[in-house]
Amino acid sequence: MEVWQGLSASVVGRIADDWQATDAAYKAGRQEHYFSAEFLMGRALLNNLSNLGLVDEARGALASFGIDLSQVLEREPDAALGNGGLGRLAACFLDSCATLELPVTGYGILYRYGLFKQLFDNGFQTEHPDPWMEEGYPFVIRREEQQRIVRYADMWVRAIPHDMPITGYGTCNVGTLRLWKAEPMEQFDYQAFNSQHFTDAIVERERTSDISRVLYPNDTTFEGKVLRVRQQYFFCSASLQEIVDNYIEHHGEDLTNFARYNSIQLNDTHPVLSIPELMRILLDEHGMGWDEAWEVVTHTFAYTNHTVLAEALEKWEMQIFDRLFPRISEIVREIDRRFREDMNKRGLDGQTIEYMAPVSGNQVRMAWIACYASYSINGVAALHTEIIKRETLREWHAIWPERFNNKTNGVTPRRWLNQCNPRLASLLTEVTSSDAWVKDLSVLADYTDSVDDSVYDRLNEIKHANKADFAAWVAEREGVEIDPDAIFDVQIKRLHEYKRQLLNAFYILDLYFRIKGDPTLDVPKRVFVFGAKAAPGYIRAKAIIKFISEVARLVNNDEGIDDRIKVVFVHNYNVSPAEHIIPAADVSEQISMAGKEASGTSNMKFMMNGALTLGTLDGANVEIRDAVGDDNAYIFGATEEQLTSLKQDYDPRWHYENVSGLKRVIDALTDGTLDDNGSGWFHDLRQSLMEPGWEGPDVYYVLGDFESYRDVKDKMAADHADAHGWARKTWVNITKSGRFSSDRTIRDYAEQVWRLDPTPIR
Ligand code: GFP
Repeated sequence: MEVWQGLSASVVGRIADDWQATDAAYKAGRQEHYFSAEFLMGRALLNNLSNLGLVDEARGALASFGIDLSQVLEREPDAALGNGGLGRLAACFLDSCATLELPVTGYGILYRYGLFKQLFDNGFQTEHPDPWMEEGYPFVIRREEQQRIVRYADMWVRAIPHDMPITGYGTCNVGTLRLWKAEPMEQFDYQAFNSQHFTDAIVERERTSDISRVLYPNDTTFEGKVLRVRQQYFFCSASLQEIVDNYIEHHGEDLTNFARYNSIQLNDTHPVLSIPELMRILLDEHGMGWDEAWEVVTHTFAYTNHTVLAEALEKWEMQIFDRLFPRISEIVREIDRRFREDMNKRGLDGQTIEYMAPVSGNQVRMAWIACYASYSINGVAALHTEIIKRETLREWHAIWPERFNNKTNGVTPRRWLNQCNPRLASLLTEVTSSDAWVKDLSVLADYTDSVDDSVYDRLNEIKHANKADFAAWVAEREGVEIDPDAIFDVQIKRLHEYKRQLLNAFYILDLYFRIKGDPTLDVPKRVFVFGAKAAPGYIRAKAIIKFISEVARLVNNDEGIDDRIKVVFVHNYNVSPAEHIIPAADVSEQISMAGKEASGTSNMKFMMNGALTLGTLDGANVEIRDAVGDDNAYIFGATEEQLTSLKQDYDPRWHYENVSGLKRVIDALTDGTLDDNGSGWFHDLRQSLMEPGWEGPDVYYVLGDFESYRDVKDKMAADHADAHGWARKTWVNITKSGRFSSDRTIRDYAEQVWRLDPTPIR
């Protein structure tokens, strides 16, 4: 730990001057500010060493003391300030912005505890705190002198910025992620303490610390909701105060041209309070009139939607706003009043206006405020953008079609290929005779058809070596032995019913029953790997985790199947485990119900590392399939279009009774084959699939897609036997992954939305 800290501190020391120079250069011109409640950064040391070209130097220096760099790297805790894809996307974006030398700063919250640490207790998920920076974290620099005050009606708090340097690959520029920490106005109320009111003093301090204590506090209670809204306002207000002051410092007191120098990307609706807060600052602190201020605001914000699920349409009770910040309430009501007036003039009918209004009854609708005030609204993959135009945000698209645009997600090839898969990285450098691909992944496309068989052999060797490394890691971490010669089939992502981990588990159970039914069945050896956290209050997701664990227990302990199937549930799935898992994968499971996964980004990471996609035509899978061609991806299941027309007619029972093997699998939930330890969870799972509920049975079409999933997955496993043919497919995937680099995504944002130019410091 001390070595990790020492090395990290020296890296931060090395970049200090360039960091300052970058900050100064960015502040003088047009800037983009990326507001996000989540930044899933993962580990920092290797990323920084690699960006700065210092890996070999560091390795050598440590070796002279008999210390192994890779062991030191494993000491670093993950900065898990995010939940899943949305937060990891933000982290990849910062990496690309720094590499492309774009003046972009990230703003969020310095959560004291990252996303919970997941353990398993008899197959049940248990949650534990993750105090990731308690022992000191050199990549976060406290900037006491740049603190701000955030004012709520019931309390004022200090927002202390803590900055993370964001180095880029092959550039001296160092960007910034600014994370705010809430602290009491006075460190400690000695008066209260001395007058024996110990608890008053402590309670006040804790109430402030709550604001930056955890990501997404439980919001099932009213007080929980108040805390979430407080958090959102906290980082929005502090960031905006700073951005406005910086504008004044460089461009003078007249804020009319604010939007010429500043644009703010709202990563989902969590930062939407920035809209009324910027109005407040312009109106109350800088004396602007409403129309003038609204003009500035509506040229400043751009909004990204990340899901078509109901959770995208965040709503809060007006009461919460009234209690925390009456002035913001007033402004929101005025936005609502003017919106209704505006829509009336446009001739919209009353019902539509009520549906779209920023305030309805006692609810404030954050997504509607975002749509009304933003100059750009984007989805995160082509199909997703079409769906939000057609459905989720239809009414907005009808009025302002020009605001809508697509920005297909991407991932950084630095972390997700160059760093996590050094063997493949050196092969790519060798084949292309340069490491230019690290900064421009699209160059690989020139080599899709121009390599000889020796490259395919090398690819197979590399995959095998990565799988052997992963097997050793799994044996140590999870206590399960797996065979590197087996097919490694992986599904890693948040646990959610729409992502359909259950479908994958059903396949495994069915395969197990098939082998039991015919022990001589000729099937290739398989390892199924899962990694997933369930939100603590999402019982059905937790039930699916328990189910997978029970399938694993059944299968892994049955000697009768000769190790032909192994199931591994990697606990506490996070960024660093992903770096071990992805380079070792043969198969990338992207099996969401079509229309539900906005984009997906693990699909891109797998592709870059030579795993083949087994997926539905959903999210970015569609674009991956288009890039590699039908022969190099395994697509199954109902399309979004088919599902839309199917709706009422779907009867899961028909599939239960008619698809071979399916009844057996579903029945295993409740016939004693698998044990949910009296929780009743498996019974509920079965009900959710079979019995009409308020949303209908099997909302995510698990039974409906089962047969086509099984057919394609069986075929895929059979194809793997042709080592040369398989390697050819993986090569096509790797070389066609350029489009899925976050560099491409960020270039598109910079040109089309942010209107931003690179600003190299040297
Ligand atoms: C969400 C969406 C994904 C999308 C990411 C980033 O991620 O489809 O790729 O945002 O845009 F659901 P999760 O938090 O669900 O992983």
